[in-house]
Amino acid sequence: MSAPVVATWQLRSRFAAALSAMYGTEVPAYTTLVEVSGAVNRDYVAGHPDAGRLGSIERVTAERHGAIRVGTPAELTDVADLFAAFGMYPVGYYDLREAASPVPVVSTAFRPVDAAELARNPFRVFTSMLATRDGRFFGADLRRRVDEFLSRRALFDPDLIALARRIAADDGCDAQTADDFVTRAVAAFALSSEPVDRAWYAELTAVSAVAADIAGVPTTHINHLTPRVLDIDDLYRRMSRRGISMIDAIQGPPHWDGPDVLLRQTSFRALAEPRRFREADGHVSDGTLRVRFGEVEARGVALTRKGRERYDAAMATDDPAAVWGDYFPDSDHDMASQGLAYYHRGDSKAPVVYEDFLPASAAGIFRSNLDADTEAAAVADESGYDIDWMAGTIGRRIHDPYDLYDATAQEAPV
Ligand code: OOG
Ligand code: NI
Repeated sequence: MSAPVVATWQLRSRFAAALSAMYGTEVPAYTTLVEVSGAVNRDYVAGHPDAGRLGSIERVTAERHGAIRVGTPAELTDVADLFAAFGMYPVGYYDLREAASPVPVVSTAFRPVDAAELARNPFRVFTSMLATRDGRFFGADLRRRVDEFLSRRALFDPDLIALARRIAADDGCDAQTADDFVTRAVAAFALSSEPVDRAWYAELTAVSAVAADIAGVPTTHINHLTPRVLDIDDLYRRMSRRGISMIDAIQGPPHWDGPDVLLRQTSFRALAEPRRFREADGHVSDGTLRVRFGEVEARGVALTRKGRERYDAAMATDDPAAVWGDYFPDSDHDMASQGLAYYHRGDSKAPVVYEDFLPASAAGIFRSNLDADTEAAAVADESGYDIDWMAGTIGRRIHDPYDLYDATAQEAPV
């Protein structure tokens, strides 16, 4: 074929923008959040000459992460194939079954892996798969019925996945194919108006609201889309002033005067959304579900393994904010010289931005969105889920975030 006129990064930025437009029509509070985030960023840039140190204002303004949830290894494989056409590859393995408040999913994040691609458009999607094989959450009978339900649905049209594979192999496509592909990919994540089987949804909710959100419905959807801000404390105050009640805290590292590390996030529960239900007698009624929400994040410098150990130790204390200065130096210069964080070619003025997620925050985000915690039964986990299982299942290597940061730190900033 002739050289592609639309490159994978252009497809990615169109995909992110189109998903954002769609989600804004579905969840109006998201549009408010994006507006407030934009105002926070403009004010921050106006007051801070070095505001671009963690990414250009263009990148940060366009930046989003999404979250989606799927039911089966085959669905996860389709997602991997679809996202590869947007230059997004699996990075990191997150096992949220291990969280203090367990969620019956295993996850990875699909994102660009090299610095130049991240600078063009850093869209990433946290993707979770329901852990139906884990007997702590799903007894044999329920597992069989969930698997049966999931085997009857098709989240993605096989033609769409075939097209994605071709685009990935060609590193892009022509203009007309691009329009068609982006439109169809976005539509696959729209909230469906198909009726939800009330009894089935309720049975799954009793196990876990996440299980119901994934396997109680015949389609998938964006769970949230998250804009990035340069000052999350300011964002939190402005949203609260508008009467939008946020979760109690900002997750992740505390606010302090030294370099911001990793990722800070906060969220608010979306209002109940109208959904249609199929009742036991077959008739369809109107109702609501409350599973989607708003989230916002601020990104800091990526920590090395050594820095991450410090981080985990500080976070394990009773009051991380009070002791932060005992764990971390208050300048980029010392962070760099002590080998705690990544800087391009060791230049403390050029931090490498953290591009991934935090399992404790992810579990907190899931939890803030649920009415009840999930109980894990006291049986052995014989599921075999781990990073190698996931990589083998989707037929792709799952990148180690530290390898990517090591490589990026060798390069000059983009
Ligand atoms: C994903 C939760 C994880 C984050 O920002 O940590 C996440 C979900 O709710 O499906 O998005
Ligand atoms: Ni999120």
